[in-house]
Amino acid sequence: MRFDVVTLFPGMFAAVTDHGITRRARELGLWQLATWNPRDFTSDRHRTVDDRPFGGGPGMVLMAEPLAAAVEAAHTAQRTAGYANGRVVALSAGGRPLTDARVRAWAQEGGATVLVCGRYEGIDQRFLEACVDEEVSIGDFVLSGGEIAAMAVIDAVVRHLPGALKIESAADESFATGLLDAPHFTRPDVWRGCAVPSALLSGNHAQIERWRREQALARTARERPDLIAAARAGGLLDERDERFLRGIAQGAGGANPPAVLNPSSAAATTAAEAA
Ligand code: 9D3
Repeated sequence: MRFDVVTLFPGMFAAVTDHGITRRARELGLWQLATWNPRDFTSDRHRTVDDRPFGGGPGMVLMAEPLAAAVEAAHTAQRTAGYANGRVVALSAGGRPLTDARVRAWAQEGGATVLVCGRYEGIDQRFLEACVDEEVSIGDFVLSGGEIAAMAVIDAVVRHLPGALKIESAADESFATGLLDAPHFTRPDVWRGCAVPSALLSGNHAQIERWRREQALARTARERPDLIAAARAGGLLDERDERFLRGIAQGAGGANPPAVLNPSSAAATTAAEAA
């Protein structure tokens, strides 16, 4: 798999090449990165990449020609590396929101992609229409440019490449269950007076799995009720889950729902009791 990133700030991409899972996967040859700076595809003395918007308004707009020339250079490099011309995806605040399904499909397809990072107020629309296949956003909040969004795409896609993860993380399946993860605990079993929930220390696998399921249901109902509705629609909840959810709804009348997820109250164990 290969990403060619068109960016005014190529140095930012050290975040994905030099750290963690994405670094290791790149060292294993699972993916390649090249960056293309539109400033290197200008022809004026000042290497101008932006200009004032026609019609007026605040800020500056990225000019079409340096971006188009950078994309063409990226496509040439992709062909030289044995890939077909990759899809051109612009990271822009107005794009279609990225989803888990889209990320998985991206990893499955493999191949090459050109990621174009916006900066300033935006990108000349004629470049978007002539050269870009798809505009993608990573959520409804304002970033300063497309680079961090492009790195989020790279990170999310690369971790799905076969061999990228040392262990298939249960966290990765949180979208497969349609629910948020249950909380995690490690040593010590009592930390600053807060005990680990006793179910996790029981050694009873069925009890542990049920506890985790209920924690996931409670956390999802509280933080992401939209996901509960989707899981229900997708047939991912059984009658036992539904009974548990009804139980939460009973007790949760008010602005402050009970702290089902707070391990200190759930376990109700003090340091003195544990000792
Ligand atoms: C404050 C400027 N906004 C006017 C309402 C428009 C705007 C222009 C440029 C907003 C953001 C940006 C820069 N953002 C991106 O390039 C970007 C982005 C984002 O801001 N949020 C979520 N995903 C993405 S992908 C690229």
